[in-house]
Amino acid sequence: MTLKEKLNQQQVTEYYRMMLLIRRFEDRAAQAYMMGKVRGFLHLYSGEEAIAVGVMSVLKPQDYVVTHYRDHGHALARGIDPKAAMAELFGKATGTSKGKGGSMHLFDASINFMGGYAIVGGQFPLATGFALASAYKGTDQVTVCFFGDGALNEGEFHEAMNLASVWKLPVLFLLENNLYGMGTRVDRTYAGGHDVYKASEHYAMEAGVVDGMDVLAVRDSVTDAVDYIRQGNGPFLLEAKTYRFQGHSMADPGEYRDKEEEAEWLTKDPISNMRRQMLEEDLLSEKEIQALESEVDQVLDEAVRFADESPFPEPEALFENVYVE
Ligand SMILES: Cc1ncc(C[n+]2csc(CCOP(=O)(O)OP(=O)(O)O)c2C)c(N)n1
Ligand SMILES: [Mg+2]
Repeated sequence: MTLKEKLNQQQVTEYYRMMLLIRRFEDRAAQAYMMGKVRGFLHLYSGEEAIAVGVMSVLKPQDYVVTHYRDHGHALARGIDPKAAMAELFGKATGTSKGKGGSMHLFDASINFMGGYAIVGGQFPLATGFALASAYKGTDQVTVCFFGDGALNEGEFHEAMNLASVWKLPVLFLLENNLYGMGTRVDRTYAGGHDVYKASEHYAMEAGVVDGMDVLAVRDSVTDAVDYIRQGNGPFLLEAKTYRFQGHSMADPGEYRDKEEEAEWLTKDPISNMRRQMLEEDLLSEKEIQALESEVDQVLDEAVRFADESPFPEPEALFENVYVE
């Protein structure tokens, strides 16, 4: 499939720029972590960018997004300002969650980005609840619930899949199957075999599988799934096959993965492949791509500077936003 057949120049530029922004945001976050500026856990999304960018390209502003703790890519692609995202990682008062959430809890209700969640599977009941609210109000909103293969064996996954199907709720369960939950390969923990999307059969739910390393393929599959949901047919499970290019978190040297497997997935890098394709198809020149890349670097310089210079929350902030007023 050529890019030209499917996208105009503006879309090509936009998707490439966003994938690159996510990749380089993660590089900066890793650097900051090594310098002790980011505390706690830090899970990078590098390698999986085509999924977040492909999904968000289809959603409307009124749709809800709920995700797991590997959430930087989803947040940026949904439109969170890199400055606010970086500040949140740094624990600063100017962060998306006022510095109280950190890397795993990016959040912005103004764009219906309803959060990253550190508890594996914690996002399922919330996503199903948002979808129930939309169904109850009769809006045409869709909720996208991102989750990893490690969440497949959590009770919430099965409870949410079941209830969403029984009540025909407008929710897209978007599995990012990167083959590992922490250091454990999916086939050692999940009894259902490799085609995980078939978990939907038991819940009489429509499902599909897509190459998560290809932004166009993701966009196409999500377009079909979201159309299906918006027409009132109920939920959909989409499995995106992908790979994280780094360890589970910054604390993980990643010694449980085969080097050949890693090398093979690196050849599927969604960013370098799109770059090559753009040049081959004469969509952007080398010079134009380089200009885009330095613009992204400037945005990230600015984000890091902003996060560095922002204040930490005041101690009194501990007591704010604990209860809904
Ligand atoms: C309920 C719960 N159990 C265990 C953990 C510890 N934990 C954090 S991430 C993770 C693995 C999740 O893997 P996956 O869902 O495949 O996401 P990925 O890291 O591959 O993106 C585990 C077990 C947790 N955060 N919550
Ligand atoms: Mg995983």
